[in-house]
Amino acid sequence: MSDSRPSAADEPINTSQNPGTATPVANVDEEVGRLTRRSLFTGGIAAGFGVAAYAWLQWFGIDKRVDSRLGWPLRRMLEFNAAVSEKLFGIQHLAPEFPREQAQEPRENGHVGLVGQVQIDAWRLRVTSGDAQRSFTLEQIRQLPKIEMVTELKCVEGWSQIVHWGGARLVDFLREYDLGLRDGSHWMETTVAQDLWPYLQLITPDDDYYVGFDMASAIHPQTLLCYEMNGQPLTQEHGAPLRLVTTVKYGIKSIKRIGQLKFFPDRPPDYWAQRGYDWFAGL
Ligand SMILES: Nc1nc2c(c(=O)[nH]1)N[C@H]1C(S)=C(S)[C@@H](COP(=O)(O)O)O[C@H]1N2
Ligand SMILES: [Mo]
Repeated sequence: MSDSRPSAADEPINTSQNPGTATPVANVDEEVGRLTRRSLFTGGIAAGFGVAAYAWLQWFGIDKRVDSRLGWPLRRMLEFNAAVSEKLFGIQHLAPEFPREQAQEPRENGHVGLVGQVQIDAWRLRVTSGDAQRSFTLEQIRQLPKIEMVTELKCVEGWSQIVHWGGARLVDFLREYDLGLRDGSHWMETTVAQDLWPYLQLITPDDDYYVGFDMASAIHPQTLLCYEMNGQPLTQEHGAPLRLVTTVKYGIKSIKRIGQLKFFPDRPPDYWAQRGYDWFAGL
């Protein structure tokens, strides 16, 4: 199994179920160079402020009162989280964010796995890791730090829309509940990507739509488990109660109405990859 993207020529296109042709991707080298220089600079400043702020909070003893919904150990872990995907997988490209005024109501696109209505109260996110099964309520996901981002959702059909999303980082969910580790170790002790399952799959409750992810993309800081869209709870058509949104892949991977998450040793089956699209579908 390799992560290298097959060339466009290798990709059979099934026109009967065609979500469209790919849009051209911006000049990535230039972008990465710019981001790297900028993040080195801002990273240095942020580190300085971080140390100062931490010392200040310790001195005044008010650190434990910030964000009272979360316990102290959890918050400490999450501070450490910001750099985790970079630490484990190297520098990862960040997609641009936009002013909130530019956010639009996205069209409803793709209804596979969305038949009927979800009973939000009865909904659970079921997680399978090896033999272990756990399930989580929406409230457990809402308790994680809320991230808002105004980013572009890009469909392989060639359109894109700027949307204001609200939810939790997938990496925060995995780290808070020690999910995705191959040997039952803890995220706090994890320093190498090899400790993690290399792939995961997200599936609708009826098993009809499913997307495969490599772990590096899953723990990217702009990969969110979203429960809000443009400041409102997600509607059923846009994936209530919980959908994925990621800036590192085309819209086909931003699965609506997640019911299950499973970890895999190899690339898991993916709905659109089985219909001729690139499995990775990276941007
Ligand atoms: N369950 C489910 N999720 C899905 C799809 C789908 O058919 N079923 N389509 C995908 C595609 S192709 C796109 S572009 C986005 C669109 O999200 P939106 O309907 O919120 O605009 O959802 C993605 N997630
Ligand atoms: Mo799409």
